Amino acid sequence: MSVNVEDIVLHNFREYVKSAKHILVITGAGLSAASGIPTFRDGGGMWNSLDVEKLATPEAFATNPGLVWQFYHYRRVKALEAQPNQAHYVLARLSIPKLLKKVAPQAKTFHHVTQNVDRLIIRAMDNLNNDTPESLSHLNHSRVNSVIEIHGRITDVQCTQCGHREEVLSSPLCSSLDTSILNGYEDAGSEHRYIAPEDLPRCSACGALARPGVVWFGEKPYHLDDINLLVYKADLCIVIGTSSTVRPASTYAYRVQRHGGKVAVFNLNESVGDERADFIFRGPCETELLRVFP
Ligand code: BV8
Ligand code: ZN
Repeated sequence: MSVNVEDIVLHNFREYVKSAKHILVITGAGLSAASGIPTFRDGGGMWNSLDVEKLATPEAFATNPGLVWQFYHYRRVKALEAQPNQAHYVLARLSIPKLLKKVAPQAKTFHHVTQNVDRLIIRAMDNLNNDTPESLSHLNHSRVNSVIEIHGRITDVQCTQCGHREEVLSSPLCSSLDTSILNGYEDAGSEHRYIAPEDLPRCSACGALARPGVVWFGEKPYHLDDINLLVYKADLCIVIGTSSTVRPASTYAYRVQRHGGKVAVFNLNESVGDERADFIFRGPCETELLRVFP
C-alpha cells in the first residue's frame, strides 16, 4: 500500500494537534471565498481592479466620503446576503471546548483572529449555537470570546466625532446609498456619483458623519495587546486563506514559530511564509478543513 506525502502530513499534523495546548487560528479572505465574498489580492480580487489607496484609508474617506461609503455599502450588502460556508462551520465547531477536546485533548485555549470584516464566523457560531443542545449552550460565552476581529466589522457603523459605534444589520443605511444602481465592486468603487456628506450615514448619537467600522490602512488594528499575548502562548498557529501580506496579522505565525510553536497553512495557492510552515494543506479551505477535522 503506497502512503503518499499528503497522508503523512495529515498524520503528523493530527498527532501534533493531540498535544497542542494553546491553539491560535489566523484567517483571511480565503475563508469566505466559498461564501461568494471576493478576496483582495488573488484571482479576481478586489484590489486588482480597485485602488486600495482610494478606498481603504482615512485620507480617502476625508477626501471623498461618498465614494468610500458606496464601496463599503456595496460590500455590506454582499456580506449581509452571504452565508457561512463549511470552513466557517469547522472553525465554529472547534470553538466548542467539548468538540475541540475530541481532536485536541490537551487544548487549554482556542482563539481565532480573523482579518475578515464580514462577520460570517460569528454567524456560523450563532447558527451552531441555535442547533446546540441545551447541555452545551452554557459554553457559548467562551466561544464568542474566542473570535477576535482584528480589522473590525463591515456591519458596524462608527462615529467620526463622538466615537459611538453600533452594529447595523439593516440595509440601506440611508436612502442615498441605495445599491440598486450599483452592479459590481468596480462600480461601487468608481467615481460615478457624488453624495454630499449630509446625505451619508450619520451617527445616531450625535448626528456627525459616520464611517464603516473597519480598520483602514495606516490605522491601528483592534485588540493588539490581547493578540500579542495569544501569539506568545500559542504552540500551534493555523493560518487559513490569507496571502499573509498585511501586517501585523502576517507576522503572527512566524512569531509563534520563533518561540517553538508549529505553523499549519491552509491555502488554495502559495502564500508568504509557506517555506517556513511545518504543515501545508494546499486546496480550498472549505474542503481541506473538513478533511483534516471531519
Ligand atoms: C498598521 C479592512 C500601524 C478594510 C484591511 C509597507 C511595508 C509593510 C507594511 C506596510 C507598509 N506600508 C504600510 C504598511 C502596514 C499595512 C500593511 O501591512 N500594508 C500591506 C498591504 C503592505 N498595515 C496597516 O496599515 C495596518 N495598520 O500597521 O498600523 C499601527 C500600529 C500601532 C499603532 C498605530 C498604527 C492595518 C491593516 C488593515 C487594513 N484593512 N481591511 C477592508 O476590508 O476594506 S486589510 C485587508 O487585507 C482585509 O482585511 C484582508 O483581510 C487583509 C488581508 O488580506 P487577505 O485576507 O490575506 O486576502 P488576500 O486577498 O490578500 O488573500 C486571500 C488568500 O486566500 C490568498 O492567499 C488565496 O490564495 C487564498 N484563498 C482564496 N480562496 C481560497 C483561499 N484559501 C483557501 N481556500 C479558498 N477557497
Ligand atoms: Zn457621534
